[in-house]
Amino acid sequence: MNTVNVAIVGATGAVGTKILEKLLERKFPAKSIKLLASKRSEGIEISAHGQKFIVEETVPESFDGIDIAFFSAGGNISKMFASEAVARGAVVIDNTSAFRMVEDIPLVVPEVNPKSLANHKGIIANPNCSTIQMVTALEPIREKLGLKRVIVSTYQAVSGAGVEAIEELENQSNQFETRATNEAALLPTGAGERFYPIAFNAIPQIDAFDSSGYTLEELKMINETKKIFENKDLHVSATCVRIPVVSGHSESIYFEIDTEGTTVEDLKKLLENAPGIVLQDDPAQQSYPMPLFAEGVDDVFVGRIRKDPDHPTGFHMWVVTDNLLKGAALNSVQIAEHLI
Ligand code: NAP
Ligand code: 3JN
Repeated sequence: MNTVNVAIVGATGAVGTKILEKLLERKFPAKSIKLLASKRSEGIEISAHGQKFIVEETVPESFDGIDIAFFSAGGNISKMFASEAVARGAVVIDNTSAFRMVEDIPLVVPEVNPKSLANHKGIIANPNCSTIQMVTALEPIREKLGLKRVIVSTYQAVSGAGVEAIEELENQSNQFETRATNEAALLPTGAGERFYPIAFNAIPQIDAFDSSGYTLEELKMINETKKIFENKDLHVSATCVRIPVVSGHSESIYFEIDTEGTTVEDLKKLLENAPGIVLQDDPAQQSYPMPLFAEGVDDVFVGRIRKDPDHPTGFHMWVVTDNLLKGAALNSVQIAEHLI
């Protein structure tokens, strides 16, 4: 596969538009790029990097002659069309949760487990955005010092919930006086019965609740992390919260390593030299990662590294990245780059 025919399913969405941008920006060796979405978008023109594309409806025949198909149109569309695309000769890189926990489907973050790509059978899963930035930041530490426990709280941007959620935040943001009663129609989850304003708020629910009391987003972080690190015994727990930020997920991560006697400086050295990571940790200069300044940037930013005062191998860190880039589109395109 030197130059390839590419399709993007969900090309009009928050993630799909970034996949197209990343392919063009990184000069991915594509012979052709086909943009696919629902029938509603058929004929729409999309411009990126000076090139014009016309969106087509997604049908089984869309995948004839396609070598790599990126999917970001929701799990149901992936379940409907991914096997079809593989049967017609494509490798599918799926951004949804449809196949992430299927045993023989690799769940890949190139900085962490690129070797798992070797075993793919046509479908490769891209992890959830919150998982990607967490495992990217933990990997250099896990690799050298081992990892026993992870407890994470997320502060997630609205773009993770799609283009309509960005519009909802924008509409509510100039309605300060009525902030508690502002009209809300989408968050925390379109499938739910109650909606809450996101502007001037923090909503401790992302996706639906499971009978365990965790949300599906939290369970994704827990289960995907264990799969990527190939460690079912790793203790992982998560609390996921939506906040009024457009793009850029932030995470407060508590972790316990295997090795006693490790210092904050030891961790900083590991992170400084790790691929895809920028260490931004200088309290004296008030330097730490923030989502507003991570928007549009590829790196995973790490800061606020501290030793837990009461646990000999416990540490805290603050991790920020653009959820639509390393959290979704960039990671998918990096997977494709590894493939070719
Ligand atoms: P979005 O902005 O709402 O876009 C949804 C996309 O799906 C649009 O392009 C839409 O096309 C397309 N679509 C809807 N129904 C379709 C159909 N019947 N056939 C073909 N395409 C259809 O959502 P998003 O934020 O980009 O997210 C899309 C999906 O990506 C999510 O559902 C999720 O599974 C995944 N995602 C993954 C991550 C991650 O963590 N890696 C993050 C965010 C999202 P129209 O414009 O024609 O409706
Ligand atoms: O809410 C976020 O910040 C990330 C959302 C991801 C998402 C949204 C809708 C459906 C996913 C995902 O990638 O896990 C899915 C899904 O495919 O289940």
